[in-house]
Amino acid sequence: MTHPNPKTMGQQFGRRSWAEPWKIKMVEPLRVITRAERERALQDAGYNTFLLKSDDVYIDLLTDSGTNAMSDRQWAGMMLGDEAYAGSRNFYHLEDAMRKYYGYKHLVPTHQGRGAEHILSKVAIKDGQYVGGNMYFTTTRLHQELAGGTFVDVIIDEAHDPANLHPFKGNVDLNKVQKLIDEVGAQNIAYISLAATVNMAGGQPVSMANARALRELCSQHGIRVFLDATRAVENAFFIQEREADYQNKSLAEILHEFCSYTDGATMSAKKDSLANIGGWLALNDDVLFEEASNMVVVYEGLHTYGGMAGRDMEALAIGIVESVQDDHMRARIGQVRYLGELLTDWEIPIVRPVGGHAIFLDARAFYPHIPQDDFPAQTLAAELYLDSGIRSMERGIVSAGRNAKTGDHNRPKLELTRLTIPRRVYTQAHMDVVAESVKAVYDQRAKTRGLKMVFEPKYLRFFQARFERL
Ligand code: PM9
Repeated sequence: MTHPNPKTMGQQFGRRSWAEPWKIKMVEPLRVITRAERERALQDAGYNTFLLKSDDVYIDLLTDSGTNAMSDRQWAGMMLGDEAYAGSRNFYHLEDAMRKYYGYKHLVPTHQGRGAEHILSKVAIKDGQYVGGNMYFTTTRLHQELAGGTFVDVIIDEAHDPANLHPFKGNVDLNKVQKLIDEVGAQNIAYISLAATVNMAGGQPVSMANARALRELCSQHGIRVFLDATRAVENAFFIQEREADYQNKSLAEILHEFCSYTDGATMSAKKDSLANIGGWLALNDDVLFEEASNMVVVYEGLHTYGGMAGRDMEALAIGIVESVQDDHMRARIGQVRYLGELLTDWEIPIVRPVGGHAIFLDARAFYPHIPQDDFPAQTLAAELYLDSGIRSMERGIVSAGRNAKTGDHNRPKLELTRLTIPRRVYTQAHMDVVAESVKAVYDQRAKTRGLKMVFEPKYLRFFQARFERL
């Protein structure tokens, strides 16, 4: 009798699976409340998943922000926190890690990403200037507007189409940048805001060639480029996978080159960097850095902690190193893809190609009978919670807010509900449960009605708005 050879067994079955490059040392119990309890919780939360209590949630796919599982190394690093007010050793570890992997000259620590956006907007935007960007992000655009800037979308058209299979749907359309320069003049453009794996487009990457070409165009006109590096390592993965000449380069090498085409970066370290809190602003320009490090003491904390505890800076410094490991990222994006493939097999409309950090359900295609002003993506998030206790988030008309000048709703082409996957937290079995719940909600879609907004806060309304059923 011949025994199967474990090395070739997978091939024999025609499959080779990926697996997470870690094992689980500590677990956090999950609880599912009943459907009647979920109904009540949802009503109490005004049909806004941000207003649910986390104890009432089963699988939490609200965000990948600060929800990562830290490694044993990171937890060990927490014990090495130097909680000195000034000059904490952990700050220097963080500075070293940022310089080594992201390659910028100066580091300004902040409590999280929007702290960095606030400071960058204040030091780099003059009242009345324009900021071009590859699709808006909620907090980024708000800080640009509060600093007196006007955001102009310069992403390629393909990004606004959920079904378009362009491999780099996050790319900047250089013709749109040139048009902006021709219309307003280079001196009236504060900078171009380049986001890696564009969140609102579905976690879609930017190619290296596009970043390089943008740098060239902007240099010709003396315009700065600032990177939103929040998910730049995930972006590096797609470059390695899809762009010629990068297959044999490490993620760390790709990340370094990508950042080199920009003048600085804002970072929400709660995503790629596998931390639960933290952020930074990086700058190459000495004068801008001096202004920013003066500003940080006003809004965040001293320039060697910026609102973070020493232990958080240590966890973050270690997280940066872990985040650029190729096997980590393969498993991270592999898990997102696994869920995407299940849903695609079941013909559920999602944004494709599947991006880095989440599956985005196409709520327009899901609920063609619900007009955008009745909030289809918000409705879908509510229905999913009701079905199974899974928490997702709206990324459509509610997130897009109102036009700063006219006060009307911004009506984005993309009306999406995001299933965001925290890093190293859930297993493939959880993904199966999620897919099955989405399918159950999809099968009930014809009966579903929209929502009306009954409370609307002034800023970033998606966080706190309240709704009622129509
Ligand atoms: N992103 C997210 O869930 C958390 C807040 S919005 C729901 O996707 C980018 C690309 C982000 C981001 C946050 C920030 C702000 C900047 N850029 O949340 O302030 O995705 O750390 O970062 C969230 P902070």
